[in-house]
Amino acid sequence: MLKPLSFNSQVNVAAPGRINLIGEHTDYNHGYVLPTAIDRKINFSFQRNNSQSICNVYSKTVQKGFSFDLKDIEKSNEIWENYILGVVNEILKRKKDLQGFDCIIESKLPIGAGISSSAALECGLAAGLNELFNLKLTKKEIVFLSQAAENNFVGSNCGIMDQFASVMSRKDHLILLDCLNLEPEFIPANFNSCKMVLVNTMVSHSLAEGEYNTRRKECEAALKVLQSHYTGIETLRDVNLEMLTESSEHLTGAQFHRVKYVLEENKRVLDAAKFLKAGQLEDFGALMYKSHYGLRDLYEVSCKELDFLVEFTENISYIYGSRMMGGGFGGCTINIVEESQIPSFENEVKQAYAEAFGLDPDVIIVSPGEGTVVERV
Ligand code: GAF
Repeated sequence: MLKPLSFNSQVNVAAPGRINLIGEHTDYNHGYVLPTAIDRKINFSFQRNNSQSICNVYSKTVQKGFSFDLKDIEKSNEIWENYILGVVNEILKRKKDLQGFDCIIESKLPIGAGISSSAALECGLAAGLNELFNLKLTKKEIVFLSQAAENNFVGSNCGIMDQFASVMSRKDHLILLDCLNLEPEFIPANFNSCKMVLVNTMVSHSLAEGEYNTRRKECEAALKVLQSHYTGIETLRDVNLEMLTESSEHLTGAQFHRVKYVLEENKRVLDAAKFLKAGQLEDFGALMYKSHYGLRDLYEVSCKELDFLVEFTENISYIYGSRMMGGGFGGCTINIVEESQIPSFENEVKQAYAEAFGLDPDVIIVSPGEGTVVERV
């Protein structure tokens, strides 16, 4: 096993995790999402090590490191190593100028909380190697190759939202992202006297990965059925509720429910963006709850711990909205909470959750932060 590394850094990178206010499981369905990076990051230091192809990576967080040869990239049994290897693999497909490097990683992101430490790891590594070897990758290329690393190497069929938010975000803004053409609109994250608060269920049900890929397949299969009945349908964005209802006898129950959720969620995202711009926080929050109920009942990616946390907030007057965030089956909820009331919320939710599940949930206040930052030393 590789010993801890120590060197004078030539390139430093800070790559953030992300949150998503609304628009879940819509990115890979060519819909809308409303994410942003947060003020918690993974830090990287890089140096060229004068070798042609030997690379050394050490994580201070897990206190483990590994070495690999650029000429021979193979899958590892350690999941975190595959994010690194996958990114290097995708860079090598596009650029030939990569040589040996050393990299130290230190994460300030809670793992498994659903704030996409994986996208931060991929994008931070790609951005750092881009600078270290002057690869001239654009920010969008870094986003795409990081997603490709996850799809092709790690084996998770994720959409584009997490990588896009980790790289492209602007401080104090949310991104209204149209995942069909990848055109972002940056909206000031104006939550008046409220803050965004994550509550971590501290569970991550093993279903997550398999069910995620299944949801994707269900939506793709439903799209094919709809395409066989209507002309001019390229994505689910071209489908409306009438078409869906008319085609219901040709769809499985699950396919019908998944698509219904996607159509409704896309509308919610656009409405939520309007409410945010108009300062209508109560209306915005009401859509967050509806999003959660859709994910629970139609898309079926919630779990009892997430449902408990959302339902716990339903009658609290100082909480405007709450929903599960990310892929589901664990991770955290995102809540819009009056700042002055956060300490009492924290006490109450910790007590109730401990009584229900015997677990102590992390309560994390987050602010919308800048996307990946690269600095040549
Ligand atoms: C995960 C994926 F990585 C995203 O692409 C997105 O689909 C999300 O789940 C659900 O909205 O974070």
